[in-house]
Amino acid sequence: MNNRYQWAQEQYAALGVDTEEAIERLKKVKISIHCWQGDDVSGFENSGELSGGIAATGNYPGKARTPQELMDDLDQALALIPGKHKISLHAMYAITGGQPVERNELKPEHFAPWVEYAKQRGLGLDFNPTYFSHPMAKDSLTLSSPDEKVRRYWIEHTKACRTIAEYFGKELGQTSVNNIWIPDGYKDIPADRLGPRRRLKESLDEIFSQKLDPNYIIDTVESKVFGIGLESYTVGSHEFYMNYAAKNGVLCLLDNGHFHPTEMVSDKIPSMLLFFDKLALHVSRPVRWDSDHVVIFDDELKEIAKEIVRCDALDRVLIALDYFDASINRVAAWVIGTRNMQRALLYALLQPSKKLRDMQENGDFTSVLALSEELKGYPFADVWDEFCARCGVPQREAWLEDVRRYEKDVLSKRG
Ligand code: RNT
Ligand code: ZN
Repeated sequence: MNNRYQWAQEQYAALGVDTEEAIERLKKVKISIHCWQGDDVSGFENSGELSGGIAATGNYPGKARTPQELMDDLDQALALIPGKHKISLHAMYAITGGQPVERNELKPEHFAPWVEYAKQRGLGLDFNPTYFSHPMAKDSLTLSSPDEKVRRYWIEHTKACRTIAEYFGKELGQTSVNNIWIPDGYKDIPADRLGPRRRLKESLDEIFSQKLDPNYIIDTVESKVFGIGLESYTVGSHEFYMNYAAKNGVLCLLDNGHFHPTEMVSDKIPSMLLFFDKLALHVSRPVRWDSDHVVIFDDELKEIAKEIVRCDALDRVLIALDYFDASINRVAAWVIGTRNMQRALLYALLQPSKKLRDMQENGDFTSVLALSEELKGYPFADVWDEFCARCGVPQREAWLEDVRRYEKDVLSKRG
């Protein structure tokens, strides 16, 4: 324990905040780290272009091209991230030994090496069916397609994926989140907004008619407001999924890039928690649009973290990351975003939440504003450094040296 930490501990104690408790609570929080930052959402199918209205821009050298490379890169990132976490996989990361396997025929065995990887490291696994970068995603329509063959294909794919997520849950002894996000939408104003949504509803009804053990799998549905080339209409809108989830016992997943720019996910968290047992998040950073920039320690991230903590919902909000920046070192991108998510949670855990709430209840908004602003100058960074030290990872920017070494020794040698 260093002097700076002891001094910080005293400062927070004077506010009634226990830094030791904050550190212990943060240690238990698992972040679901998205594998797709490692290869610009390419996957292992050699499918060519990324489709579905999402885009990874940049061509920083050294992206992972094989399962082994992706696992190695994840290992390097995990070594610099405090705590034990989960890895979020997409179906396109199946390991099929060079044999092409149709997505509607994917089986647990195609993910056995990932399970082995996770087991050896004590990690959990989450899952996502992949409805993009595939010829059957005809005209960017999948579960809502008017073409019955297409719709069937994606229903079968989703069923296959739920079985795989259930297998993750069983094998790893940690519930696996299976998140459905489809790209379906239209570039221009549709003539029929109802039909596609009715078809999506019917597809989901069929998918969820198969009951799986909630100890192993949690189903989530991710809404969106627009995609590139799909600007005018999104079938799976927020209203659609929020109502669907509420009536069908599945959970919503809110991606903070998927709302209008002045609409904040932080504000939605308490409302969702009043009506749902759990809530899932894709924490991202939209810059003017759903750009999926690396998560930074900005106001909205802090606000999201504060809501999770104030609602006493660290075990009810399933935090996953979702961004993909191909213009910087991809291992660094993982480390920066994940550490920032944890940093924001620590910042929130160090707030005198009860004191602030009492002030609000008493109508003392002057004190709420004054204290909230002064808290920004409290020595929370010293508590963060202590947390990193106790978790055995480098403090401050020292981690970047490791990434640079890895870049020189490994990444720069990739063709
Ligand atoms: C797309 C969604 C979705 C994807 C990943 C790759 O807008 O956010 O979650 O980013 O599934
Ligand atoms: Zn997302």
